[in-house]
Amino acid sequence: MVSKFVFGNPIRTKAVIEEIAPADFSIMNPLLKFSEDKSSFTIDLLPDDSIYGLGESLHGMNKRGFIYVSNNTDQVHHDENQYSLYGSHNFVLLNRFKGLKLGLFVDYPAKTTFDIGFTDKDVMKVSVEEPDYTLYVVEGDSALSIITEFRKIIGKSYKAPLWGFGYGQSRWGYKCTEDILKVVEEHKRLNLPLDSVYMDIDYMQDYAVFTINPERYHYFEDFVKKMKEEHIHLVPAIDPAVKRLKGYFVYDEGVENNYFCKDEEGNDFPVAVWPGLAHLPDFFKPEVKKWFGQKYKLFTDVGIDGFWNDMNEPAIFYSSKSIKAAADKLATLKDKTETLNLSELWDYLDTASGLANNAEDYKSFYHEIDGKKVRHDRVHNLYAFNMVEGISKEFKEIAPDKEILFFSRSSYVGQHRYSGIWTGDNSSYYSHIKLILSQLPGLNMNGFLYVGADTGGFAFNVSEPLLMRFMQISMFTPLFRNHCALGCRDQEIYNFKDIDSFRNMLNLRYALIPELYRIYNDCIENSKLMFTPLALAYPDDRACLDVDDQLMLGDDYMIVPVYEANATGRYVYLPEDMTAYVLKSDKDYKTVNMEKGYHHIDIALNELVIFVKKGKELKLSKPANNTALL
Ligand code: MIG
Repeated sequence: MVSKFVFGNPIRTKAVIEEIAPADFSIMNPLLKFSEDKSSFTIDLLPDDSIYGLGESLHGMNKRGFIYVSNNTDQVHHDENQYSLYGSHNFVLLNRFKGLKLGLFVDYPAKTTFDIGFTDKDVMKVSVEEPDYTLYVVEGDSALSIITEFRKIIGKSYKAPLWGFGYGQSRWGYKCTEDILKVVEEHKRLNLPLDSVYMDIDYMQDYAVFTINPERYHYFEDFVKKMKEEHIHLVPAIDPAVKRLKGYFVYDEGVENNYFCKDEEGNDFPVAVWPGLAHLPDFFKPEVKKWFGQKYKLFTDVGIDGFWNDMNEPAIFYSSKSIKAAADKLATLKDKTETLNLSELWDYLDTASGLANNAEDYKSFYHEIDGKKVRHDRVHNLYAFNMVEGISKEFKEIAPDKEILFFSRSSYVGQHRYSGIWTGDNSSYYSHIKLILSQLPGLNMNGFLYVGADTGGFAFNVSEPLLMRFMQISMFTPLFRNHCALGCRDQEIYNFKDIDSFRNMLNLRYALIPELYRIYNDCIENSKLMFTPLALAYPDDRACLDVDDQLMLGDDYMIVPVYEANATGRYVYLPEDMTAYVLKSDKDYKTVNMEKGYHHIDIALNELVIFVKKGKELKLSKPANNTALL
């Protein structure tokens, strides 16, 4: 049962699409204790209570013990001391062992804090900035039925085309068509499956959105066509900020029609991102959504059918306003070269390093929402939502016959109806294999099914074994994309030694795709989790509460990735009798029947293990080098 409680005057989000009449506060579950102004509530936690959800957030699957702040942030450090990532996914589930289960969704577009047993280990406290929000309380018999009920009120998830499950190769730094061609040719030469190559920001002319560098990407249309003949989809990155340059069509149209976010005085607010000084489209205006979305026609007309939206938190390197204040402050340093004390030094350093994604900047520009001026920070977490919603709607007009692959970096609940997301700038760390594993169920709970992490890790240099282990988790996620940052070691598979093992893994992925796609569609249609924590799948098994590094996949499978360097195996917990498939490739594998309980299993670097429930079998198809040939 879902009860909707409205506090104050919430700004309307479109997270929930089902009409639900507001309930009277008197029927609020007594477990929730509210502050007087209703801007926060607490729940007392029992020792065995676990909390799941919060989608794209840090720490383990069970969220207890830390603070999480929903405040969409361009965060390159996915470390345990951070509170916010790129998305705001405010659904949490209280799982009381052999007791109450409760789903809570805080529908609020500004900063929302979930202190889950951090300040006080036995208390969860949820707070918003101003008491204008909608709280959905979902009650039911089981965790999984509560999640399904929540998913139903937020609407069906976006469905990616089959090729979106194929292997994608990306990197920040492909400068020209030759760089892309090389990826395709190397995959072909080594007989390695491939479906897509991503075009990061370097394809643009001076990072101006909706342009293509004519020298480095000459004869673009022919190039796209040539790639299509090889069944390779090119997927360009699109960033929201529009370069400030007179004579550049996107800029001129934006200025002329008042499409950009304004400062307090009503002037277009300048921010710096990749194109240098730029303006942010005001995606809260319907005409801006339409205008920006229609621009994608420049790509769809030449045959492009996949896009990723980056930097849409929106990321801001600095604003004209903030750089001026920082420059004034730093200028005073010249009078202090003899007298500077350490606290002043830290202050100067903070002034420089704090320029990017600065809270002050987010309070310095405005949107127009239904004719009213609204300060950005009050609706911050909806910026990407509006961008993506608008574009997705235009896809239906500009490319009515195409199934478009579409995912975003930043997000809010509800956006799952229009796009997938990828989890942003992770690092080439073993711990980030565990991180994506932990994020998957929470993302699914919040509606996001088309998801994946940068395979191999975005920041820093990857080693061959780490790339292999990373692939063995991405093997199961809908998005399977190898991506890394500018300046890092070449991360394409063909730069490493044991190509045969990489090929075997990719073949296995392609052999699994039909089954993964079936599970994915089932989860869309029936509002289910693709990845389920064992504690929720086996609610009466106390041992499952401690299993934070395995997941149920679909109804019949369990995955147990290896995420430790040099490990040649790992401990697993079987919540029932299962069969282990130990796979070197789709052809070379053995099965071992194992009993419920704890086991140590060997998983060599070139092996993948999938557990299958007793009486079921793993459905492997014949692999192919491309989804078009499956
Ligand atoms: O400021 O386009 O998360 O995937 O390679 C960095 C360059 C901008 C951040 C994205 C990353 C992408 C990078 N972008």
